[in-house]
Amino acid sequence: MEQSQALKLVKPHLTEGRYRHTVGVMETAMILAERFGEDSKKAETAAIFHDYAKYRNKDEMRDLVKNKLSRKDILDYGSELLHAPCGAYYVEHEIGITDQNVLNAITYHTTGRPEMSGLEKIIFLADYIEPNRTFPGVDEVRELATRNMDEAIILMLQQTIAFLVKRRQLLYPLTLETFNESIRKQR
Ligand code: DGI
Ligand code: FE
Ligand code: FE
Ligand code: FE
Repeated sequence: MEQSQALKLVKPHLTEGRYRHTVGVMETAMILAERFGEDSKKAETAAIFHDYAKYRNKDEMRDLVKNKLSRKDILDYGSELLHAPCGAYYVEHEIGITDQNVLNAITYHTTGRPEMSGLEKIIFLADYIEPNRTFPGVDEVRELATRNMDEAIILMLQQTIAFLVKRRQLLYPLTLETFNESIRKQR
């Protein structure tokens, strides 16, 4: 699908700021794909649709998880987690995207998962470092992302988990598994 066509399809689902974020993720993901030898067209598509369900009705998404998705444990954690796997489902069924690597990149963009594909890592990372992001520590992750995606992902997870702990938010086991696996691999 053409970039302009895909952007046109996602726009009505997003706020203005979220649309700007999406364009930032798209540009960042395409740069990372070039840099690390991944398919930049798939990076573009996954990035454009990664937050497709960000503003969907939460009860609708909970029902979708209960009836159609495999990881039901997500229902016991923060509702912010729903938009990633539900987004992949809607993008498949409403937009017609069938590439499993693209759909997985959307499914896992919030938590990551152990054994991520190159494309999944790119979307996970691009979502965190795109130019509109301003949170503390983001520049260090940006710097690492210029040369080592795995190192960048470790720092990102370290900061995300610290942020969640500080706010006394539940930690989703998959987020922790992603962190543990990254640390094991680094040794
Ligand atoms: O949708 P975005 O804002 O672009 O970014 P995202 O999809 O990475 O979502 C980030 C949100 O997800 C942020 O509020 C932190 C939250 N999050 C990430 N991992 C976990 C989590 N929330 C909980 N409760 N547990 C997690 O493990
Ligand atoms: Fe998201
Ligand atoms: Fe993220
Ligand atoms: Fe996002």
